[in-house]
Amino acid sequence: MLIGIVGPPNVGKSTLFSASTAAQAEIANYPFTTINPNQGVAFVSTPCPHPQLGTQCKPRNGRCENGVRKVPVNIIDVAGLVPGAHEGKGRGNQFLNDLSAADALICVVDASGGTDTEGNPVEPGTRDPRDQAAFLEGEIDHWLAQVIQRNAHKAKGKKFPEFAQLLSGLGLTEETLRDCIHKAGAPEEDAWQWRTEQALAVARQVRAITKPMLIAANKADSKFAEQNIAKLKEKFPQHIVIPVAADAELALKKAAEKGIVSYDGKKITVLKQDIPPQLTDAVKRMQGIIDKWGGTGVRAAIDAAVFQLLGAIVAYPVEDESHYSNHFGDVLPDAILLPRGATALDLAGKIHSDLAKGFLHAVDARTKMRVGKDHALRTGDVIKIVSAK
Ligand SMILES: Nc1nc2c(ncn2[C@@H]2O[C@H](COP(=O)(O)OP(=O)(O)OP(=O)(O)O)[C@@H](O)[C@H]2O)c(=O)[nH]1
Ligand SMILES: [Mg+2]
Repeated sequence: MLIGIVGPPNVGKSTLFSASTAAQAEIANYPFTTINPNQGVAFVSTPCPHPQLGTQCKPRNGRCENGVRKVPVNIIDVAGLVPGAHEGKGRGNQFLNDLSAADALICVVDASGGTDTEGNPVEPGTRDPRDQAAFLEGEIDHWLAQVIQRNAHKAKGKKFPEFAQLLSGLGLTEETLRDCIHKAGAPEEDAWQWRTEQALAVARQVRAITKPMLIAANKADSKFAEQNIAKLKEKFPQHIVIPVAADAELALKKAAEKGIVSYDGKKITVLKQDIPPQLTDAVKRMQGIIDKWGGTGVRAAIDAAVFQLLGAIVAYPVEDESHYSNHFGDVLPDAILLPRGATALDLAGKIHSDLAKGFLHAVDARTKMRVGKDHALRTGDVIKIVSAK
């Protein structure tokens, strides 16, 4: 599963990326600091089954903090988009190809109103982040329309399944592509002859299905953020809008790594004595932001992308259903993220293709009941796969 971070230049995309991964992306107060994409692993939070099962987990991927399981998810941060990027403005939009495989997008905007449309820093409160969110969707649609048209030309004279196959990198199946084309009112045959408006209409449908998005209203620490966030929520009722203070999350991550503070997402505790007064002030200010918004919003944005936009499921494969462990005796070693509607067979395929090929049945370790390959999984399921291979 891959989450993409997009937005205009200089709004804090790389700050959000660095705050949520072990990677340290370049961050600076000018546009196009990022040119090549940054890729890393972030973690989403879900209740770990171990307390309910009366045992103690030993995670191999991710970790468990006080019964909250941190599950890895891939995340990518790309260059900034400007209005007209599809016509080559700014850095253009070809770099969005890096987002083809993204399952969901976090669209970052500057809620302080302190960045112009080209990404230059301006007086806070003088720009409207609603304009940023509005043009982003349009630019993404144009990029998708270009990808679709490019492949329609490649598939000229070929049958529909071959055209669909060329677009499978976007996360489209033949059936969903057909559905998008019908909804857009475009003809299914000879897609290479579509007019730009037809390709755009198809792209809009494709975006809605393959690139669901939420808005991360960053710089929520600023004085103008509150009113701007209210405006964003009003203008985009169809999107989740999350206030984010990426800067604060990044500062806290670094301070925690140095052992200066401990921080659980809600409460900052200073661990060192005799810290300079500026640091005490900074901690107070950051705790104030967290109390106001219920967190810095960085973790909330990634959690919402994975669980709300994608409806992802977290399942725990085990080899020994009595002890909920693998063959080394490690309890609940792996937490696996699966897409909405995933089945026992999907889980098997995620572990190893051979396990899926030889799939005989699975066992729900909580109930000890045997389940078939089509059994729909739910978050928290602990599953043993029985396979002939
Ligand atoms: N006030 C405030 N500033 C922030 C916050 N997050 C990031 N910034 C600042 O915004 C500026 C741009 O941050 P980046 O993370 O480089 O932004 P970007 O969107 O990746 O920029 P490009 O790569 O140039 O597109 C930097 O000066 C950051 O310190 C925040 O939560 N609050
Ligand atoms: Mg950047």
